[in-house]
Amino acid sequence: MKSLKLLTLSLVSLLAVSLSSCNKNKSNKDDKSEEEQTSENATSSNPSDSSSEPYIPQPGDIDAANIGPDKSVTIADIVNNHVYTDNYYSGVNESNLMNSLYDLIKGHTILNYNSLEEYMRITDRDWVRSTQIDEQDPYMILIYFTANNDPTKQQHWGQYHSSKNPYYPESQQSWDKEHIWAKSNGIGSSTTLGYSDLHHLRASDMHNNNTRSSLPEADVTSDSKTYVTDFTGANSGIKGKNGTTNVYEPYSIFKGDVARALMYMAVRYKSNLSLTDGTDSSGGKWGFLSNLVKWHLEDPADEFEIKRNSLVQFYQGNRNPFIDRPEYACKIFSGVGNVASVCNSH
Ligand SMILES: [Ca+2]
Repeated sequence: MKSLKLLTLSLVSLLAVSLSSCNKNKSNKDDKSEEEQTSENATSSNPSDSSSEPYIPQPGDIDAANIGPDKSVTIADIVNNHVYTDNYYSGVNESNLMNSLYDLIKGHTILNYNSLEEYMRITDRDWVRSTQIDEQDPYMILIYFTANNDPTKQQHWGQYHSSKNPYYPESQQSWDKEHIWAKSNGIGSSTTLGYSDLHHLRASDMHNNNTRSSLPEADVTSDSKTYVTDFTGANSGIKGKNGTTNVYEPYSIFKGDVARALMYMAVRYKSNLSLTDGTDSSGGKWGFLSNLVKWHLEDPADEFEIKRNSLVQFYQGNRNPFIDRPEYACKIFSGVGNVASVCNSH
């Protein structure tokens, strides 16, 4: 954990050198509060988070416990400074981790789905190439896309929708919004079940996203495979069978992102959604959990995903614990299927 923090600090510090704009951007908030679905018993809090080393904040660092729609932290603060998370998790009871994390992340601000692409202009931005915070048409990082680092193929925010696009009025739409937890599986159009929850919605290569449809995500183990191309025509995913089940295997660098989004959903909406290690992904159940945990361990969160977690918190007020505390995955799910053996072998 310490090494992850240091890596984050160093990467963010490098990025900060290239940033010059500090314009505050807190627009487009929809402050509808959520009606909680459950009356789960609150777990007792244990303020001593003895498992993590104490992090000593540096000048300019932001305490994640202070990020939120009603707090004084700005987008520029998040982009320019290291965000430390120790205090955010200080009340977590690791002996009852699922319930304790649920209590921590529930009750977030539900965003207006029709405005999500506006939030994504910030949350899913390529901060390396688009450094001015008030830039209206920044480069984007698209999930399921192979060419995020290719300046000749990168996609701009304005390419979200041709009919709304003031910057590329003649262009084709190239990206859209991906529900990583397929909305057809237990979410429907219910905002209280995560329909507009940015922790599992990502700016996505539109061509690949359409092809993935609502297939569960897992490794393709069959010899018969169909490669899925992204907007540029490059192979960026695979469709095929895992055992006898049709699955979608995303481009490698996004496998951990997918796993962490799904684990977040299983905690945040635990009364309605759950992860199993079976093959059935319907009725709110999502399968292949040990496969997902393997992806989580093999593709740890990178700088983009870590920064995105804080930017999503800025708008909707909660964090994805599996990005901040990767060890929580094995602590919560080791009792399910083959998860323990996956955790022990990594
Ligand atoms: Ca990744």
